[in-house]
Amino acid sequence: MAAPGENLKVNGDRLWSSLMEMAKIGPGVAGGNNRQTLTDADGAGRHLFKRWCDEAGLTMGVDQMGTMFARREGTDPDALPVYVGSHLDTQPTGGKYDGVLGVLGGLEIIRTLNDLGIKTKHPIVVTNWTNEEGTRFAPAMLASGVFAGMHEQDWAYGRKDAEGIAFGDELARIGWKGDEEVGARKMHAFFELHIEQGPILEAEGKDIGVVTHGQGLWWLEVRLTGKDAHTGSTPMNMRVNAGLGMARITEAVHEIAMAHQPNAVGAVGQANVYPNSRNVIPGRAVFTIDIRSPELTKLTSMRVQIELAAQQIARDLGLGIEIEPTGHFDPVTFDPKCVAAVRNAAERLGYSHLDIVSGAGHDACWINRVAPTAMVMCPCVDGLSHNEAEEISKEWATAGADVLMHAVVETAGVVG
Ligand code: HGY
Ligand code: MN
Ligand code: MN
Repeated sequence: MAAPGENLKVNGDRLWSSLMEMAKIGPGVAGGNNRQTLTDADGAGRHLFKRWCDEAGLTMGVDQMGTMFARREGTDPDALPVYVGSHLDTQPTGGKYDGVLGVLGGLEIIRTLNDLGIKTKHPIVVTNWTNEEGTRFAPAMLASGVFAGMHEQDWAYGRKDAEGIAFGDELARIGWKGDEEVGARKMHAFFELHIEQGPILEAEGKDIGVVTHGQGLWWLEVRLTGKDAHTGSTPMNMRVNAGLGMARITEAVHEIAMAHQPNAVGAVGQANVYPNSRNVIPGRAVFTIDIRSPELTKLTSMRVQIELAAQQIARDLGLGIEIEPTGHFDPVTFDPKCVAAVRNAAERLGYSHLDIVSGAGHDACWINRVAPTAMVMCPCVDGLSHNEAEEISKEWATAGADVLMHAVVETAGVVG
């Protein structure tokens, strides 16, 4: 089938105003968003997205993990749909565009095709994956992981947040526990538009990232056990300080990541000491190590070295230690045909573009295991994300959505 004409463009103003409308739901304290998964704010964002899908004439399905699938019919009802989407949940100090651009960019494709009366052979389904961020309920990309057969649904339902509330209970509480079997839907292809969340595209002056690969990741939760004691009257040689252990392991993570350059990263993002009182030596520390690399050998080597270093630090300080993997996926190679559709779309539309490896994890990383998948990226200001100051331009959003639309419509096949 013919590729869409280069004059097929989205309505950037409409996309931008929808982004700003969605950003009003679950506002942060510094201009970004705090719309964490399965909170009332997430529920409100879901209702707004559903209203917009209803207005665009889409049929909404919801699966048992709460993922939303909004379907536009194709001329061939038996053809497997082309899926397009991302996530509406945010970090606690998240930006307005991480995930949201991919969902509303998908909706903008539908709105544009409706405006122009364009039909496609394959149906198109706009998707909002539940709990991509993994910040409230670990791991990240939880619903897409169940969909791809990487996690059992009952295990996912049992994941608990910091207050001990279970995922399955919260999903039911906000009223978005659907009846569809997770993973029953079969896809012709999946495309995801996402901000880069890194500095490369902006620094290179490129409009579009053609994502060929995604980094692999380990999340390792470390639980250290020492002894609560008085910070004033306890002699230094009698202390069993879990906080000190956490500090030394955090430093070791950084050093080991630096020793695996280039293309390796490591940090501790979530860290808690107990009882967290000013004048008590922490008897417990619980924290999560996040390490990533596009090279499997480096990812594995970092994990091995970090676990050895952590065990040694615990021995040196007399601490008990438990290390539990709470998130993992190997480096991802996206589907060459879908990647070519993205690259050709950028060429056809005259947008500058660069092949890039995704530093962040995305639902596309799991869906790539069950359907031909590719991603489109747009730059973000200073490469900043997972920060309320996350910013993009309307031009970048529009270019990304144009390329996404061409890749999706070309894959779905224009009819008439
Ligand atoms: O952790 C990630 O890479 C994604 O932003 N959830
Ligand atoms: Mn995201
Ligand atoms: Mn994110």
